[in-house]
Amino acid sequence: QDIKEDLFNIILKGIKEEAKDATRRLLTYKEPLNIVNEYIIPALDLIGERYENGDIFLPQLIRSAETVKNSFEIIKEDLSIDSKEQISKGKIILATVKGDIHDIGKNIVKVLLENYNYEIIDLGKDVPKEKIVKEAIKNDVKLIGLSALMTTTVKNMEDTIKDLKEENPEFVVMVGGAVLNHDYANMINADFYAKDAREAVNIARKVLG
Ligand code: B1M
Repeated sequence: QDIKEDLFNIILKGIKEEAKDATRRLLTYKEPLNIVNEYIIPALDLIGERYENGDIFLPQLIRSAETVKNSFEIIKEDLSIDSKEQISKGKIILATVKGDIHDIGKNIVKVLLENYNYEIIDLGKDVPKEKIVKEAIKNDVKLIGLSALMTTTVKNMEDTIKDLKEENPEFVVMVGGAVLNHDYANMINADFYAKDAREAVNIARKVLG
């Protein structure tokens, strides 16, 4: 049986009920993050492409996203197993910016950062800049991580960074999301761009130790 085909196709077809078992089977011989990179992201990329081309419609996109949510629940449990040591290396705020409800990527980044003992204050998705600034001050954080997946919401990311820097130039902002790249991150004045969750951990290490 070709297990790779399994989870990949299960996501493509949006067979929510089968996602957990297929993920458990993969975890018997694959690293959790490799499952994310080799199965989940490629399947979602293809779904996104099909949606953009009009080959599938919003209900199918939603079903696939829900299928991924089920799969990621299992991956998350597995990742969390060896992170019982509770000495926090520092606080990080995470948020998907206003107008944007894509949070799968942010949630992956969160789990990995927690795994490396950073304390995550997760503000969720569709978060207004005012709230992000307020929480950054209130919680006395140094590093703020913002996620955006749409061309239309990168502007909100830029505005959030502007307000954060005006409030406190010492705030360090890391950004991520499929719509971004290094150049764009520079253009909107982010301090760091993270291509994926592993890079987010490297940046946290650089900034917080
Ligand atoms: Co939508 N969506 N979606 N969607 N969706 C995209 C983003 C899109 C590119 C699809 C397409 O048309 N090709 C397109 C945006 C077009 C554009 O702006 N250029 C799009 C659209 C149009 C929409 C709607 C407007 C559709 C509609 O309603 N008509 C709507 C948006 C509503 C809104 O936000 N206001 C919408 C809705 C949805 C669902 C709800 C169905 C679902 C999201 C479910 C959820 O997140 N809870 C969904 C999905 C699943 C996608 C695609 C298919 C997959 C996104 C994803 O989760 N990828 C997406 C197409 C695509 O990206 N290929 C698409 C996997 C995820 C792990 O990757 O988030 O990039 P990513 O995260 C990576 C890295 O980027 C990085 O690390 C992660 C792990 O490696 N990273 C960070 C991300 N954030 C980081 C933060 C960091 C550091 C690293 O530090 C803080």
